[in-house]
Amino acid sequence: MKLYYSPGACSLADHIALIESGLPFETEKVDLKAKTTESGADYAAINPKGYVPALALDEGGVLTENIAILSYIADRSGNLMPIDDRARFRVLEALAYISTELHKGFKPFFMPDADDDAKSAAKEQLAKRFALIDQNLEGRDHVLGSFSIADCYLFVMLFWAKTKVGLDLSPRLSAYFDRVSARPGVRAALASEGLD
Ligand SMILES: N[C@@H](CCC(=O)N[C@@H](CS)C(=O)NCC(=O)O)C(=O)O
Repeated sequence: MKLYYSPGACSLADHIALIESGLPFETEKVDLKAKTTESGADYAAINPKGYVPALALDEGGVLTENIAILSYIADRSGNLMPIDDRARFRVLEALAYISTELHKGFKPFFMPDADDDAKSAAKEQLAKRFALIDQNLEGRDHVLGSFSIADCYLFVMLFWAKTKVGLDLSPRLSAYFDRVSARPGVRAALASEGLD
C-alpha cells in the first residue's frame, strides 16, 4: 500500500492508522498546489479528485476519501475497529460526524481568501461541534471503548483546532489530545511528516 499525503493535512489520520495497524506501507508526499508527487508523478492522474488522502492498494486501484481509507485499514488490520457489529456502526457514526461536521468546518482556515467574519463564524461553530465530542468522552479514554480509526481522525481535528484555529480546548479534550499524542504510533506519524 502507498499513502499519498501532505504534511499535517487530513491524510495524517490515515498515516497514524497505517502505523498503528502494523501493516506494511509506503508514503509519498504530494504538492497540493502543483498537483505533483515528490517522485515527480502527476497526482491528478493518480487521484483525479486532486486532494489527499489517496491509498494505492496492493491489489491494484486507488482508494480515496478518509472514511473509506480508514475503514479499509481497520478492516485489513483487525485492530482499529470493534468486531461487534453494533459498535462498528458507532465507529462509522463517529467518522461521519468528524468528516462532515468537524473537518468541513475548518474550510475557512484553509482558504487564503476567507475573511475574518467567515473564520470567526467557523470558529464558533467548531466550538459547538467539539463540545458534543467533549460530552461523549465523559468517562472514556477514546471515542469508543479502545483506540480506533475514529481517534486517528479526531486527533487531526484537535491538532488543527490547536495549531490553525487557536481554539481553547476543554480540560477533557486537552487530556484526550495529550493521551493520543503520547501514543508511539502518533508520535511516529508526526515525526515522519516533520510535525514534531
Ligand atoms: N472528502 C475528502 C476531503 C479531503 C480533503 O479535504 N483534503 C484536503 C487536505 S485536508 C486537500 O487535499 N486539499 C487540497 C485540495 O483540495 O486541493 C476526504 O474526506 O478524504
